[in-house]
Amino acid sequence: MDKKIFIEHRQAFVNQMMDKAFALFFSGKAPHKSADQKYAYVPNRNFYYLTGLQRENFILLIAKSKEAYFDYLFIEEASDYATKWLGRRLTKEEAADISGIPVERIRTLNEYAGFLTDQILSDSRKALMGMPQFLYLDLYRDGPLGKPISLNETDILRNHFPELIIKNANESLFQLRIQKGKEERQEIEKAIAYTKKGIEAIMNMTSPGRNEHELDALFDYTIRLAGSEGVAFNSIIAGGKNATVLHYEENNQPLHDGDLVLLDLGALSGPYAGDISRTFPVNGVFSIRQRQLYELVLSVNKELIQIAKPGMMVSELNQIAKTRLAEGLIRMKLIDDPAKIEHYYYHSVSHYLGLDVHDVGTYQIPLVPGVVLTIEPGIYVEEEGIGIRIEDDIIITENGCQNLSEGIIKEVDDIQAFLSKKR
Ligand SMILES: [Mn+2]
Repeated sequence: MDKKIFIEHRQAFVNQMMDKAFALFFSGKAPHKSADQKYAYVPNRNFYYLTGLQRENFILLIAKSKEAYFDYLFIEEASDYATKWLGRRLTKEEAADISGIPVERIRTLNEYAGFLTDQILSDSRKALMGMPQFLYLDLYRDGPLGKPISLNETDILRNHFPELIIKNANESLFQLRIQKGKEERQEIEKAIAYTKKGIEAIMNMTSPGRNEHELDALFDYTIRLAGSEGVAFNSIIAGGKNATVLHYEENNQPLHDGDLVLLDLGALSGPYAGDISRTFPVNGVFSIRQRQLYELVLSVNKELIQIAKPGMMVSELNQIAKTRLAEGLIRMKLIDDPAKIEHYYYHSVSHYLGLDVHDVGTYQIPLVPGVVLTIEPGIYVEEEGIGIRIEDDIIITENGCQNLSEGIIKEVDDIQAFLSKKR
């Protein structure tokens, strides 16, 4: 994405900062795996949103006073040693070009501590502005008792300056991230296009006797070959009864003639995620029963996409999904009381989508244009070995919504026609 996007993102964040404040964002580190091995590095999403950079160990500093704001970036030094052992480091010029932070404000990490004490946490003439009162940090927790990483990173600083008032940067960032700009939307569309390729490759390969893991591997292969960085989350490839386990990730069982297979997967484009679910018959043809249940889920998927618009709450979409699915199951005599729908449908119908697959932000506000969310009704009848979910990714527009994944087939006839013609 163009650097002007990240300049806009920083400006939008600064607009919500108090005066006499500074903010610190850390790009993160790859987590330790075992011995000298690490897991793949995943850039901190807020850091990416503000800089466009996907590099370990970087620090973004934004200082704001009444008069102005300053953004500084601290990056790893591009030394011969680092290049030989760890790969080429980003130069200051390259970091400036990606983030839009002026190159004269890009420093190396060994300058960070001195810069903080001399130019930020100081009233001296060298200081950028007066002594700050507030420090904004990404206080994201990875669990109810998880300690935000940014607190570890600023332990010494906060001990030495206990008068600094800590503010949660996520309050405004999560708000900003809910609404996607044009370029962000395009990234998500690219992620969905990769996902579509992967799904079609899977549909071409599926037949009785194939194993879920083969389809899993084919999805990875297809999207990466197409240019995606990889999967946005662990793919769910669930044949038959496995599809009634909501977060089934084993993906290691054979597919059986007469079963359905449920796919819930998504490719990345840059750090942006797609998230699509499709369900289709392993042997190419829906049974009458499968088709009956499938058509019900599909009708709810389509109705919700029809009605989603600004002003609606996600909870309303949920309620409508539940009501419609219950009505359908009552007609089929699977249940006799709408409350019993919980037995066959037990997840939420939507979540935000963006830099995170379950993207950040509160659901206590109405939808507004630019919000990207999933529409994913499902029905899971364990006793019949049938699990169905049909998930599309939509963007809220001025007076409705647009289905970003409408190019991925989901009508029964289209699916059967596709499967009958497969290579
Ligand atoms: Mn989803």
